Amino acid sequence: MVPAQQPGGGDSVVLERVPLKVKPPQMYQVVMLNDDYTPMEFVVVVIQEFFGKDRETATQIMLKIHLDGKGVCGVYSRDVASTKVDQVMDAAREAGHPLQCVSEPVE
Ligand code: TYC
Repeated sequence: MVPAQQPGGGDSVVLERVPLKVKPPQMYQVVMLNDDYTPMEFVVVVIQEFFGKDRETATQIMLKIHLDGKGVCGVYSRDVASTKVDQVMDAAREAGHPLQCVSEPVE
């Protein structure tokens, strides 16, 4: 920064106040999709294990997916949502189930 020339010969530095431009980060919902083959019990356990839900909540989410075709298991920052999707897909693949899960921006 260039010091301003003062009439009295002194230097001064002028600091401008700049409005903050920070926005809250985009959040992502992890959406699980229904299929005809993955056992309900497997879905309930996956929701408990990877989304930190108790058994009752996990069962309600699973039934919503079963009836509506899809359902939100949780909302996270982009990297965390992406990790959850990977964890669910890996567990499903290892168990031989076709369970699908995606993350999508909220709103
Ligand atoms: N529709 C499956 C069944 O009847 C259960 C199921 C629920 C599968 C949720 C996937 O994301 C899912 N066995």
